Amino acid sequence: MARRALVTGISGQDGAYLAKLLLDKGYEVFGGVRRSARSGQDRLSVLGIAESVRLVDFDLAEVGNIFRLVRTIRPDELYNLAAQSFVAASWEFPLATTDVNAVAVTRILEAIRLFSPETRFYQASTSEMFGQVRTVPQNEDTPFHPRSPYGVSKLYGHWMTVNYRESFGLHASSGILFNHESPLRGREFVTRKISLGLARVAEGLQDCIILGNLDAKRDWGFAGDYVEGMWRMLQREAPSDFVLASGETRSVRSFVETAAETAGFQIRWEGSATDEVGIDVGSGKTIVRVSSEFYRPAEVDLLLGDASKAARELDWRSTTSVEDIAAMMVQADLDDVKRFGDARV
Ligand code: NAP
Ligand code: F7E
Repeated sequence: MARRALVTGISGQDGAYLAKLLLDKGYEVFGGVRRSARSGQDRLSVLGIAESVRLVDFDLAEVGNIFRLVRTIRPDELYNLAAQSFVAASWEFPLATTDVNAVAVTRILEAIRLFSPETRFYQASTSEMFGQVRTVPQNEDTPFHPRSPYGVSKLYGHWMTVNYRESFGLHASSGILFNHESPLRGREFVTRKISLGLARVAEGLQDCIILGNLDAKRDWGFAGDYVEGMWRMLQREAPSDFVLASGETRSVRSFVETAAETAGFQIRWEGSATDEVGIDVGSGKTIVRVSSEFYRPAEVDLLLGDASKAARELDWRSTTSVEDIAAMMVQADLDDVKRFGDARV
């Protein structure tokens, strides 16, 4: 009989890539979607799997709904990818973020404990838990210091996952994933804002992109590589926690420069802070501006992951360079904008 997986957040970036990976491996995939879904099934359609996933009504806020689903599906593996995942929004919605990202993890863990203790559980934890980093690079032993309600909420989910493993012997693992991107990335995140913005500028649909802190540094990988790491965590005999990261860090400014090349631009920077602009050398036009609107109340300045435990114990590595990720994203947006007038996702 095919193994069953329940993926929460199936309509998101990682949910789509993970569903494709699981289907390719022969799993029966149940995908949790909320009735007020923001993203619809567009990402599943782009990957050609919209008809292959069994969609089930799912909301992280509803304990009865979660209990019924886990009791009836009794999945072999449950991947909890659903979240309020946009860091910037977490200052505007700290309580909703806490309910969805923190308390809801306990709802799921309780459901597994009560109704399906053999289910293997994956929690989508994050490098945002390191926040104001204590050491560079960060690994599984680095102390946490989250800098946003998002980071704080995810830290609770992380520790509850560890706690249910230690208290009740659940096969529960926490993946501490650094930023991972793709053409399916939400438009509000900086890499996608840049790739889609540049594609639209290239096609004459907008004049420039307006960004926030260009100096923040992130460790960016490709989402397709990272879902493979999630799956490998649940195939291990013993559950554990793993950092997944590329091991390289780049500033937002550097990502803009790299992405601009694929869109046919070369950027020259002038000015500083919110007066800084990015000028396209060829045309002399200003195509990047900075606004304090996109600065955060507290910033995570630098993230750089050390995924050597994952390399050692999961034989997992990040294999896509940031140049390839930027090129892949800009090209996908250019293709869509030319063909459909807008991106499909
Ligand atoms: P994403 O594209 O924003 O997807 C989030 C998913 O959660 C969407 O399917 C969304 O559904 C769903 N969701 C939100 N609130 C919900 C609720 N109340 N009930 C049920 N579903 C709800 O995020 P992602 O980039 O794929 O990330 C997946 C997970 O990994 C998230 O937990 C994120 O916090 C974490 N993470 C991401 C990264 C990264 O770099 N991508 C790194 C570390 C950790 P709608 O379509 O209805 O909005
Ligand atoms: O910001 C800076 C911003 O929103 C990256 C989520 O998947 O990864 C993601 O969180 C950096 C920050 O991602 C803009 O200040 C500058 O320093 O793309 P982001 P994030 O906050 O790192 C982690 C690992 C997760 O777990 C999260 O779920 O870019 N930045 N200008 C900007 N960011 C945005 N969004 N928009 C700007 O205009």
